Amino acid sequence: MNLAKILSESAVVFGEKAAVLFSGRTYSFLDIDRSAAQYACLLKQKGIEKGDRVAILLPKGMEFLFIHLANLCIGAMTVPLNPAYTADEITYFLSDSGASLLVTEQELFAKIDMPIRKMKNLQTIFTNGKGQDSSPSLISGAGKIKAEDPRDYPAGGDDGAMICYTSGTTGRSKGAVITHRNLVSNMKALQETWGWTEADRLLHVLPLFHVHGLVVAMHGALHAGSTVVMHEKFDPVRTLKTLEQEKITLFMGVPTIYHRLLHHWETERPDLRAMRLFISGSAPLSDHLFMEFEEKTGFRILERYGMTEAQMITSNPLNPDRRAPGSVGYPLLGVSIKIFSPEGKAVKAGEVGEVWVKGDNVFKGYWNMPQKTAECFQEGWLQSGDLGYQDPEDDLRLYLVGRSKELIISGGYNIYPKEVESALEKHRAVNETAVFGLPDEDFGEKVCAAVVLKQENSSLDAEELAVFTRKYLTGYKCPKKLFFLKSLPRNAMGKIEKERLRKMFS
Ligand code: MLC
Repeated sequence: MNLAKILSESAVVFGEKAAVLFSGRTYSFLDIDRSAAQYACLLKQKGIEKGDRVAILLPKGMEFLFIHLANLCIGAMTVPLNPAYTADEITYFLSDSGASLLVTEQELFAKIDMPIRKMKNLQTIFTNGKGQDSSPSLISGAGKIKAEDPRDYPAGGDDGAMICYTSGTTGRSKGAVITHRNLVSNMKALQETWGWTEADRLLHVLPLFHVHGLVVAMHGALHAGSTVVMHEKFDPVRTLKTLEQEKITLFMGVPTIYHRLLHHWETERPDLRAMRLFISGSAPLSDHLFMEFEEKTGFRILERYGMTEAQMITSNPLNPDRRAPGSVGYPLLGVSIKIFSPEGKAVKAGEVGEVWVKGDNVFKGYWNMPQKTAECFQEGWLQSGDLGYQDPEDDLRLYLVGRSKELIISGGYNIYPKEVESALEKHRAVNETAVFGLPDEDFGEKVCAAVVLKQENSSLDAEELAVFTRKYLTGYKCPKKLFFLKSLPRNAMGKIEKERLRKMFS
């Protein structure tokens, strides 16, 4: 059960059909398959073997996809990286994953050149940065690529296919190891649930460095034989125009994307006769957005629920009449969920508790963090950290109501406050901080921080602290608002009362 082998078999079936339209070029299923083989040659020539980690730090484009598929073909693990990460973050991901190879482009490399020189075992190769070549011979340092197909698919089943870094509860990000079994089982379950076929045309506007864009959307489309129209970045007006012009049938977004599409709806008013399905995930879709979208477009968004560690867990049904606002639907094929009390006891249907997950979708664990891995499992169940209940009147339909762990979801990105607090507290004028989320119309939630300075009369202001934080954290993790306080509110036990902070500043 190797994902790349399964996708290569699909490529043979769909042959010369258009698989991806990107930046003015069309790539057939066979083009992508051939490129995956060529890039696999390149990786083998670089000495990459089964189990090695290959980090991809590239703008959204075809090269990202080719290298990812090539990795899977030869049993290596993809470590997808957000090009907007800071040098500090990238250096950490490269060293924590023990990557043997970094595939990047000169401009992005410039910011990490110095820090990664110390990593003696890390090789680097450069693409031309345009994101659309199908020939690895254009990669700088590639040398002459051998002609024979090197794909031997040595990995599969419970072998790691990707390491996806998630924000860390205790400060540093954790690398979630996703296996071939996770990816294949989830891909098949989603295809079934969403009635996904070769007749579909998917508009792809999400980043490729996360599960939503790469795994759910791209793997799914390559397997189903659908054509993907890929944009390098989300732009609401271009998206609305493309939905009509390209007769798109399938669209995936986070709530922020749907919110922005509605903002431009009146002026663009696309003809959506071809459209079949709008899907939302990665962050809670508010009832208000769900209703407003239906009112304006005539389409009920299908909301599904997932997380990097468990891929996709539940989905609303395909039948629009059965999609309920606020509900994330039912477990996917092969996935089990149960609701547990904080004491670890299964609660009665209808009662709120933590959602626990089991199935082929659940990840292997955190890379090199056995303790953290053990902490998130309980008797074989993954503790999701999400609070919810199952409706006994509706076949145990799942509703999510909150989180048991402190987590901020901003525009589909997960941010644990601790990571932001650690960055802020690196500043020598800062005594302590408390990071919390406040509601935001566009991003759903925004990152905010209460800051106590070491000396009250310090000249440090919000702007300077924001610039400082930027050295350590990528933009979406940086606080959108900073509040300076004399002290942080604490309860009798000395614990910081974030709920009070939320009330004070919302
Ligand atoms: C961008 N910015 C954000 C942000 N995205 N700030 C807070 N939250 C966000 N989500 C900031 C940038 O730092 C930058 O700030 C400014 O906004 C403009 O950046 P941009 O790159 O032009 O952003 P924009 O195009 O506006 O992006 C918005 C977005 C994007 C919604 C399109 O955030 C996005 O693609 N989100 C999807 C994330 C995703 O794929 N998540 C899936 C995780 S997998 P400055 O100061 O630098 O100018 C997962 C599992 C599952 O969760 O179930 O799916």
